[in-house]
Amino acid sequence: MPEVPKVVVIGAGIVGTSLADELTARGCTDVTVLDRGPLFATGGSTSHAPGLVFQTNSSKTMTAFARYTVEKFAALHHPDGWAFNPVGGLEVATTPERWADLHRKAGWAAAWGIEGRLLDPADCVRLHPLLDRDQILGGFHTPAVGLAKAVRAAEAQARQAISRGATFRPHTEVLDIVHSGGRVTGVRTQAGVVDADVVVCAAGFWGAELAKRVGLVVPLVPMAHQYARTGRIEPLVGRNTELAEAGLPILRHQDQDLYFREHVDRIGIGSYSHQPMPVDLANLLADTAGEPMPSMLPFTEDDFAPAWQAARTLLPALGDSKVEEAFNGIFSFTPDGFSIMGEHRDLHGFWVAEAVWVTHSAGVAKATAEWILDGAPQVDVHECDLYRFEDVARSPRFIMQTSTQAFVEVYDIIHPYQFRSALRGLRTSPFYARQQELGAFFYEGGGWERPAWYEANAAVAQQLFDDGLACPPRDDWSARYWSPISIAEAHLTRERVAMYDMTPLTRYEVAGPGAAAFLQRMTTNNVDKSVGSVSYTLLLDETGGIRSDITAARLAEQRYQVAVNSPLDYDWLARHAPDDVTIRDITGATCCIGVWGPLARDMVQPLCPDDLSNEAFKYFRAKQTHLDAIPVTMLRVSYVGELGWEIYTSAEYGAALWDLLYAAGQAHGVVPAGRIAFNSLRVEKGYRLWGTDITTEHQPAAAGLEFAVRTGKDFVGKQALGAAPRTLLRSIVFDDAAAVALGKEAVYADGGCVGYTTSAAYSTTVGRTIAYAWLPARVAIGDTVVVDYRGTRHTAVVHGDPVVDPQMTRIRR
Ligand code: FAD
Ligand code: THG
Repeated sequence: MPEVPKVVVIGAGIVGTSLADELTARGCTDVTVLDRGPLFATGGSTSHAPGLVFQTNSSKTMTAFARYTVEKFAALHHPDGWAFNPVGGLEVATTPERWADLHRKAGWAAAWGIEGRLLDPADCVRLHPLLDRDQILGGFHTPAVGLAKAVRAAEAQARQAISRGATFRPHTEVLDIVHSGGRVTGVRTQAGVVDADVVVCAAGFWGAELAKRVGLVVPLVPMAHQYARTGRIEPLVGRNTELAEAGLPILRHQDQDLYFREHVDRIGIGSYSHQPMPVDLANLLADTAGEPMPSMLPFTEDDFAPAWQAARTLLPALGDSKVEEAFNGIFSFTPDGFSIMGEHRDLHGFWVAEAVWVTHSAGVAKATAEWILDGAPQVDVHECDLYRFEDVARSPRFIMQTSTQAFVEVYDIIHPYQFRSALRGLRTSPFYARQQELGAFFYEGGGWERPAWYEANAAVAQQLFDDGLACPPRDDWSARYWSPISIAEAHLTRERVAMYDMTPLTRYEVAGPGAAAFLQRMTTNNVDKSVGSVSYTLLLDETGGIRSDITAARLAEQRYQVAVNSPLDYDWLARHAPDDVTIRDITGATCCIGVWGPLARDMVQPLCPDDLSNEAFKYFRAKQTHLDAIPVTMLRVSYVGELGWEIYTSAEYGAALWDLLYAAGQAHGVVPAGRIAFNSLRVEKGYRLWGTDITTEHQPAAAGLEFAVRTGKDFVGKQALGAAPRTLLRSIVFDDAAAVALGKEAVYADGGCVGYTTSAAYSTTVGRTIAYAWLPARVAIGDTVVVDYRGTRHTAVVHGDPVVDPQMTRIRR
């Protein structure tokens, strides 16, 4: 790519205009933005968005995107008036569940640095006098948020870009992407080809169709959403000027899937309370023919009737009015509610920035500009990465089902362990039938069914509790999708031995003459060790941020088995792999049982012709051998921190392997154990979970993973390492044995919020909940911090980690 690339942006909506601004602000001034429509009310979603910007999101990244958007929009100038009106935002609760959940949301706000306050009903009504006080239990007020005038914000950003050299061309439809030799070279329009080194598809809900032309799946579904304006509302008359339009906070009534804003003396009502209405783009032109814009469908009045009822109940002043203008507007929904960003892996220079709300637009544009120009965005964007989807999640059926579900749940209270009920059972391990017989309760992850605990262990659990094993009571929220049986499973892993289904652990065969050199260059630790070695090592991005933590088992001179965290790891490795290296996903073709616990050796040795003693088969070594008649690969690795092995075999032997081990384990009291026990044990042991505890936002030193970095060799990201970390990932141990945390709780010290938890789990070994927390480096081991769990404050002590077995005696015996 030339020093200053020639960039074409498809789409002059809020994303395309903001991106042009961000690129040109960084000196990348050869930018041409093409739009099919007129400027700047192009006819896309931006043209009619009512522009409510709420910032707080369970995702730190999405919150950061929204925060940047507000900062940026507030500073924009437009001749017609404001681009952002910071009227504040109020989210009200009309049910006890919502009121409790607003406490959780207030925690996210504090953790991610958004000013906000929980208010009683009287204060809510003081802020928003149209509210019926008797309907509400309380509200969450965030003063900095407000209304974006999306078209003005788009134009103001476009003008800034134009002043630096960018060009905007209206009425120019992109018909195709032009490329050669695996690189984009331009786009084709009716007026001919426009040359480009970089093409960014910011075409809103049309983007998936365009991307399809270059073989890219962009999992989004265009969906209609109702927006209505009332007639004049008496109490509003005279309150707002035509210019300001609004003075009351923007309002959310999520229990009824509604939001509200003022339009001078009228109220605008947005509703998600109707059936999902996915849009078929093939019919769109015909369906929108009578409408002012190609992103507007005719209003369907019957769908709005319940919303109107609910709106009048919350805001009785609407009573005498009626809906005067309304439409069904179209915008994108995705399977997980996150945006879609990144570069096509097989077509260099083709980027997407799709499924972006006005709310997150400037943040997404900034990150995209950094990514294109600097090689990596400053903010961690893994939740939005184009390549985060498993193959199964890229099927049209899956995209439609999950995106539709995302629409239905857009304002719902979602528990962190609540998994979808549709499209289950897609990926099951060879042990699935056994797990069902044993009464497994399944979580879902990456399409896999993953036992969370086994009801078959209920009796042994009860016996342990009767004998005195602690099992603190849980509140309703934390008791959901959870069972006390998991405590017994964790306990028995430390005391006896347990079997864990590790099949969903994604693994690749990395092979070829260049395999060792490739992994040396891509990862931080020394992996060029003897055949039979296993290495724990990190993938860093160019900025030294942790892209993943992986293990690499050298099974032959030119062949490694690499176990990773997500499809993003395949993407990263595949982008960098030289011709003499192949990367093959072997997850589904193989399976794995983790056998861990002090009795693991007693249980497995009799099945194995090879010596499994500590001397003969050392910690972090691999062996290809047999258990009874079954060929297996054993890795002496344990994410739960116990003696034992990950035992792999190919899928056809899976059921036999389970039966063999289960039968052999009976004499040793083996139990099958699930994800909850697994998570608890790894948190005790101080092991990080990528994506939850650590991301690209963190360098190894901050994450406590410097031990896996060898500075004596070269690797991607090395140049960027060095600065002393300002925040550190710490283990904290709660004082109260009954205190619970689930992760993403705000952490306080010295009276202010200083950080947030990531993973949290009840540890049966220490009889307390343990969490990881990102805390300022000045917070020392032994200090007390306060954790806000949905409004309940718990004290916890910062602990050196790992909390359990820092000497590694359990694991190395
Ligand atoms: P768009 O604004 O759709 O821009 C895409 C552009 O690409 C269009 O101008 C289109 O003409 C152009 N284009 C497409 N294909 C081509 C092609 N082949 N060649 C050339 N040009 C092409 N978000 C919020 O944050 N807050 C809200 O309160 C809010 N309310 C909403 C209410 C409604 C009723 C709707 C419909 C949406 C709402 N949204 C809201 C969502 C928000 O409007 C969109 O997510 C956002 O505007 C998308 O911006 P964009 O730039 O990606 O897409
Ligand atoms: N097993 C295997 N691969 C994996 C995981 C796994 N890859 C992805 C993910 N899980 C990686 N996470 C970890 C985290 C910690 C360890 C292993 C995988 C671990 N750490 C030792 C420690 O910190 O004490 C490593 C010590 C060393 O480097 O010698 O065991 O679960 N196969």
